[in-house]
Amino acid sequence: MGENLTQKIIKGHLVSGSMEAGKSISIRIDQTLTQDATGTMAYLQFEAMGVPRVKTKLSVSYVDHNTLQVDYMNPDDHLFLQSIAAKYGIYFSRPGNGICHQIHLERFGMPGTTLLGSDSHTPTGGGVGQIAIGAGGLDVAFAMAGKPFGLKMPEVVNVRLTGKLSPWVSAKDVILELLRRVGVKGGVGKVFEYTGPGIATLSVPERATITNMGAETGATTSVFPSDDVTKAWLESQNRTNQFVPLSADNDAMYNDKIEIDLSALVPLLAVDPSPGDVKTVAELSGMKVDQVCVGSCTNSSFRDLAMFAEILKGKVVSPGLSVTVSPGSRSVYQQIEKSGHLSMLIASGVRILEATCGPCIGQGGAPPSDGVTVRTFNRNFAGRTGTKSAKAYLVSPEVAAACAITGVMTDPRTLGNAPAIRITSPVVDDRMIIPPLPEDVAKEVKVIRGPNIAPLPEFRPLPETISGEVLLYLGDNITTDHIQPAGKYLPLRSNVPEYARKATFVQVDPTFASRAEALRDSGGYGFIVGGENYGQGSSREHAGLCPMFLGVKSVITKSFARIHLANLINFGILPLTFADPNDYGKIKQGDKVSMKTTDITSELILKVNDRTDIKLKPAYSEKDIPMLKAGGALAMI
Ligand code: MIC
Ligand code: SF4
Repeated sequence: MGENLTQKIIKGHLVSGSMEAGKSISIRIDQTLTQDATGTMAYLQFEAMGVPRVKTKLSVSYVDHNTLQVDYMNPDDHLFLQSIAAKYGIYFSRPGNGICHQIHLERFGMPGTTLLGSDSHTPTGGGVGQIAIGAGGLDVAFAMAGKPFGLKMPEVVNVRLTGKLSPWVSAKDVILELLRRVGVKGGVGKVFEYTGPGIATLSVPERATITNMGAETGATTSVFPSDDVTKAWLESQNRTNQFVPLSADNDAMYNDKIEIDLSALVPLLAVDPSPGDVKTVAELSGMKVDQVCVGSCTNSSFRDLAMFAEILKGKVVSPGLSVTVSPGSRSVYQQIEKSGHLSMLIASGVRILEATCGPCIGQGGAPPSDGVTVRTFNRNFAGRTGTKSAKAYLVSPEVAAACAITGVMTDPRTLGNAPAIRITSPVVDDRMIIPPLPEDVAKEVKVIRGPNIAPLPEFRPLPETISGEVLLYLGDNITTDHIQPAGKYLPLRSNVPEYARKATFVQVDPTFASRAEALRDSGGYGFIVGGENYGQGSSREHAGLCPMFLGVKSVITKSFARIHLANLINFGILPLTFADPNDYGKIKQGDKVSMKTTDITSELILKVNDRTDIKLKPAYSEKDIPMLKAGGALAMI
């Protein structure tokens, strides 16, 4: 029986385990990427490992999230990252060069290789046939130290594309359609592997839009084959020699199959607050819009910005609206400048921002109170825009443009003929990427640590009994933006105590951090109870680190999202699930609880208020136990 592409790439990188879906495996990592908001912590952890130089084929440190610089904090981080990169043999993409995923796709992503990134949208690399996986910073630090990456062998789902997208419909609608079908946890434990005649009609940046936002299904990653389209992309990036043709065998087996007829798709949107709540744009047509934002790692390629500019050409944005564009990279920025699209955007009254994540992670561009913001981004989680009462809708650049013109939710098909976009040659110029220094020079580099760089917090081993209190009782689909919001707190990423005290669960319950600290200081441990898909969303390990700092020792849920589960284990927080999901209803906030943890290999019993016993199952594997006992991965080494 033939192999699918995922199996081929994993097989070529397999270090341990057997490639049976659901079984633990570990794979060799060729490339890593970090971004600044997760990178500072990842490099502090890498330093603690005492390895003199990264052992990967390529590691890149990007600065794209924390770029506003309203005080010393972000620039301190940038200097720290630049000096760490110089010391340890890492490429450094300077602030202003663009969003990590877009640049990595342009300059480094290689078919058939593995990429591990401390950002959940690392699967963008699947657009060039990479197995690209998002992980917590500590896992990326281990990969830089030459350690294999452990994961569960995913099921491989074949997404077969047929037909061709109609005018006004684009790659964003493909991934929104997948989200409509499978929802925000439909991809957990899976890889979406794209095949079929429809793929030849999609360029690499379009494929990358699809693999990028595949993260919203909870998937391990998504991947396209490496074909003539990939070759043309690599050629345009002066990287022809990195092309290898790669695809599934004709008789490849898959665990499941999904068919999407591109010709049948219509403009779609995701309704606040979930990327999985997908409707047609026509259904919400006429809803007043207050803001339109174009950009993010999902939709900031030349094609996307040129399309947006062409639709707006000669018009001025509706008076009720504020419209922003953030290009994905400096290269895209230069490309829209050369093609004339930048001046079209300026003439239309668009507010042009830096080539960074920007409004996608609440770094500027917050919508007004109770406002409606229409965004080409990938996430619309509660509070992520920076304005709690605002509602965010996720759309394609075509829909964003239609809304920018009319000031209301508009199906772009009502605008007449769609413009044709001529894709110009990209600007290839790596001068904003500092390459690694030779080893003898590198070892003399002094790491610059401004006051924003706090030392790593202390890791406490697992006691024999954990007694304490249920600090929070939560529902389904709690995101990492609920647990550890970014936005205005983002500059605190390098300072765990401050970030924990100011931001952990602040939007859910502003008393959480002080209650948790008081319990910790009185010798108790914090417990959190959640529903399904707890921790969906980002890779930010602070969603494990900060609760750990505040004394949380166990999170009990119906199910976990993949990256967050790994982060909890990495920081010594016991992740458990209910043996009987009905027991979820038997606990409440404030309950006094305790649990014996001398043997955590199988079922555990949670005593609630000294009365009720609840059976819990480990959400970790056997191999994680020594780490959990030690108080986390770093404590163990
Ligand atoms: C996100 O989109 O949520 C982020 C911000 O890029 C995160 C990483 C982070 O929190 O720093 C992600 O996707 O992993
Ligand atoms: Fe940046 Fe937004 Fe992409 Fe996260 S999703 S990497 S914040 S652009």
